[in-house]
Amino acid sequence: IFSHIVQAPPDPIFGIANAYKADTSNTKIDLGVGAYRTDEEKPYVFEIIKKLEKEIVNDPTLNKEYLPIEGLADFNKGCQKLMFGQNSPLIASGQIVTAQCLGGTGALRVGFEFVKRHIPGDVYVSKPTWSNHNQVIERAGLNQFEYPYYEPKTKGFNCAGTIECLSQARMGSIVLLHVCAHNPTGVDPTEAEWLQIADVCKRRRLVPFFDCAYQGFASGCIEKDVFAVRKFAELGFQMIVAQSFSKNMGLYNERVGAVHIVTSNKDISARVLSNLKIVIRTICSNPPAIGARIAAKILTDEKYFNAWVEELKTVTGRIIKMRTLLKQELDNLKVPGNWDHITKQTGFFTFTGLTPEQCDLLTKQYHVYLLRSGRMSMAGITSKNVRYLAESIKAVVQN
Ligand code: PLP
Ligand code: TYF
Repeated sequence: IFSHIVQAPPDPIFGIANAYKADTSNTKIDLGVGAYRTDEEKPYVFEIIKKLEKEIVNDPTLNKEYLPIEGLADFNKGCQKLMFGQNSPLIASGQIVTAQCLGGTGALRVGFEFVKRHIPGDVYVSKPTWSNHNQVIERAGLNQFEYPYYEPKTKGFNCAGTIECLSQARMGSIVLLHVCAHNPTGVDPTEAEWLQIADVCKRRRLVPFFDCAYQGFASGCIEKDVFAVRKFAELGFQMIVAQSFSKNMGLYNERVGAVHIVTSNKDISARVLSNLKIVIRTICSNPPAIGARIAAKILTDEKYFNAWVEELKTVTGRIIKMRTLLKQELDNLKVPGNWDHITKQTGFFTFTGLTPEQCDLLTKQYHVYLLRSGRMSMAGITSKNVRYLAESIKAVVQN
């Protein structure tokens, strides 16, 4: 029955994590998977999360009954406020349909399944994008095209190319947009460029599908980081948003996220929700509770919220510091080339511009693990390994 099945390739990102684990070198550095590490190279659990998790696990009023298909109501309300703003008129008018999902990936999967069933169209994704985007869209049975997002020459955003491409898109197409801290490039549009994207979306009647996996990691301010979503909302767009708390609450394996669908009125929202629930029912039936309960407490209680924001600043601050440090080390070592993009790009990743061959050499000879695209997770850099990393980069660049 199964003998015809051929071996599938490993996930490119998880594959790197496994290769790193198997490496016995004591100078090895993990710059593969986008997961936060402390300056001691350890995974980090937020203090506020530990505290709230304990409270929840010991709360005698809670039980293990199934959650509603669309998830925990308090969590969903909290997600709306964080994404669209405390006083968003769209929340008040009941135009936003929200469902708790299995992390950002679950939100993408549910969102694209909904698209396929109810508003099918071509999907435009940035070139390049997170590899799992392409897979999720393909499995949802939708066609995808690329808009030329990244400009290798400037190591920046190709705004003109993006606008030109989207202005040729078929009316009603879906455009997948990274809200901030673009994965893998670390390159985001400016506020003025977002307005140009909004303009072409209006002209071509494109449906924005925002992916927000790094709120807080770009500017360091959670409000500023969702500028694009709030601006599009203000401009009257109907749209879809996938929201993840894997990185900004460090809840990776708890699978905490949400999908939002913004419609033009409350009645339509009710009908959309009824159909969204069928999508979810057939994928995972209903979501897990603990992570969402923790996040709900943070999102609905000001003192917990403030504690979270402070802790998140420490996390994002360390990543920003590593950018500066790596740039300094490369400059000190007079490594050929211009490395300004390391401090210009934002979020978890730097798109180094290293070639696949240089990346291979970094891994094989220097035990530095990164994606062959040249993407480096800045969270894997520490004050102790940054010098060795810079020396290794120098060696492969001069090879
Ligand atoms: N979207 C992007 C661009 C990501 O980089 C990630 C995580 O790395 C996600 C979505 C969703 O992650 P998760 O499913 O772990 O919440
Ligand atoms: O490093 C990245 O780009 C991510 C990491 O459910 C990741 O692929 C891992 C698991 C997951 C989502 C993202």
